[in-house]
Formats: sequence, structure tokens, C-alpha cells
Amino acid sequence: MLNVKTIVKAGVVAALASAMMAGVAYADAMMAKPGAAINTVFLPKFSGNIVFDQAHQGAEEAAKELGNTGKLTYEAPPPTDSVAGQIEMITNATTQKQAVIMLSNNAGDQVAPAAEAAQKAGTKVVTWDSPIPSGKGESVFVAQVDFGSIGVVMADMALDTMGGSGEFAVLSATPDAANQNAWIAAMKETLKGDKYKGIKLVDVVYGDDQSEKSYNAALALVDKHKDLKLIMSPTTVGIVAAAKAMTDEKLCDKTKVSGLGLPSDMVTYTKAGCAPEFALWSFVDLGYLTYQTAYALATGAIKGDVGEEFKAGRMGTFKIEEDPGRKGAKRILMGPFTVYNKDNVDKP
Ligand code: RAM
Repeated sequence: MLNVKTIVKAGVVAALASAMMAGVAYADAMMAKPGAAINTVFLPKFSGNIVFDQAHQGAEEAAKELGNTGKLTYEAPPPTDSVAGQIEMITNATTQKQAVIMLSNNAGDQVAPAAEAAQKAGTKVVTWDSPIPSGKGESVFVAQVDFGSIGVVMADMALDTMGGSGEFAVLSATPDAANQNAWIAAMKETLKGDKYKGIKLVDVVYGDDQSEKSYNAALALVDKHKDLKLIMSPTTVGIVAAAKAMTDEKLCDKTKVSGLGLPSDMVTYTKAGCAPEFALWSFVDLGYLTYQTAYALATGAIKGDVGEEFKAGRMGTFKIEEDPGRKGAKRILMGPFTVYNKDNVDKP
């Protein structure tokens, strides 16, 4: 159980780091003046995903608190047309002269030209959840947690769930999802450490953040890799589909599931031992902080430069910093993540 400790420790470190950032009163932190009329667009990867609805709820909470008399519009392409749909929606928001687009990018760098055109026309682009890999066209990225630390958490959960040895595979979202791609890369880097020498990543497949596709991809994985001990799915859609597939096929004794999941989706599978542990962060808070950032930028309280600090309502003070994972790009770090298991999965 050595690794549980490591995971808990990582969680505590993330929590401490976040508390330090949120709790410290920076003398020169900017505060946006409430009551402006700012029109914004909240644009997640695609429609029909509970976590994106939660983030939208957080954004609405912040808009209300800030007394914004402008409009907060929710736009989301269908999961089957996410890449082209997002690009089109960014272009439309630019034409409409929206002040800010809040984007969870599902189109890799393909989205950059539309985002750059938006910035040129005066529409700011704040990314959240999933950034623009090159940073091009992006004012700043609101990072849910440090991306490197997600790699460590996933590697530790894999080690722990597999009892220290065996083969595992990743069931990801879409091949263009910047967040999942960065997390998988961070996990691969972590796996190079001596501690992880007993476990081997044998495959990475994509369920495109669609339930049925992910379910079938999970079944195909166990079919292809006869000794697979774990499916690691860093997506709330993929993890629940994989857990359902293993449960339906009575394979949980042999192949377990872990990754990033929504506790309410995972309760049964975690209690049954099919998905003993997984992690996540608050999407409500992520939406809230993203809106606070968007509003501060649109009202000119911050310019979006490295080193600037601003007050983000109930969440405290945050600072814009260089993104350690994307050279030349900027981030605001939220944190922390929580690791869930049978003891806390059903606790609010
Ligand atoms: C899915 C999406 C989202 C990601 C979570 C973990 O809901 O891919 O972008 O942050 O999983």
C-alpha cells in the first residue's frame, strides 16, 4: 500500500500549493470592478458532458457575483463534430464581437488560426480544462491542476491498483485533446522512474469521449491484450464506459479500471472494487475561476501578463505564470485534485 501514501501525499502537496496561492493576500493584486457589461461565450469541447455543465454553472455563479449586465452564452458542438464545430463557433463569436471566448480546446493546434483571428479582432480567448498546445491565440490558460502532477497521480494509481506489476493500457478521449495528450505524456515520463519498473504501458487507444465508442474500445483492449491488468482512462466519459464494459463482461477480477472520473458516475464501480481508485478536481470551481479571469481581462483589470495577480472572488488571489508545460504560453493554476476510493467516493 506504499503508493496510496504517495498519492495522498501528492494530493496534500497540491492542496497546500493551491491554499498558498489562494490564501495569500498579495498587496498589489488587481480586483475587477463589478457591474460592467461584458458579453462572453463559454465553449466546452462538446455538448452533453456533465462536467462541462458543472463548469458552466461555476461561470454563471461568477457572472452573477460580478454583476455583469452582459450576456453569458453557452455554445457547444456535438461530440461527433467537435473539431470543426469549435473552430466555427470561435469564428462566429469573433464576428459577433464577443469580449471573451472561454474555450476548452478539443482541436489541438488546428484551433490556433481562429483564436489568433479572434484576438486580432479584439475578442480575447481564455482557455480552461484543455489549452491550445502552442499557446497561439490564447490569452491565458486556466489549469485545473498542474499537468505534470496528473502524470504522477496516474502512474501511482496504476502501480497501486495493479499491485506493483503487470501490463496496462490507456483509453483516452480524442487524439486531438490537448489536455489528455499532455497528461499521457507526463505519465509516460513518470513511468521511466525506477519505482514503476514493474508495470508496463502496452497500448493507448481513443474512445473520442463518446460512451459507446469508449465501451467498445475497452472491450477491444482486453481482447487484444490477454494479460491486461488495468485500463487507465484519463477522461470522465472513458472511465465510466470502461468500468461498465468490464462489469458487464464480468472481467473486473482480472482487469481493473482507473483514471479521471466523476464520483457520482463511479460510486457503484468503486464500491464493487472494479475501479478501486481514481482522481478528479472541481469543475464548478474551474468554471468560476475561468469566468473571473475572463472578466478581469475584458475589463482591463489585468492585461494577461506573467506576474500579474488578481482577486478571483470566493477563490482568492491568483497569479499569471509561465506554463511549465508549454514554452511561451501562460497559465493560472487552480488545484487541487482529489483521489477517490471506496471510503470517500460517496461523501459530498
Ligand atoms: C472529460 C473531458 C475533459 C477532461 C475530463 C477529465 O470530461 O475530456 O476535458 O478534463 O474528462
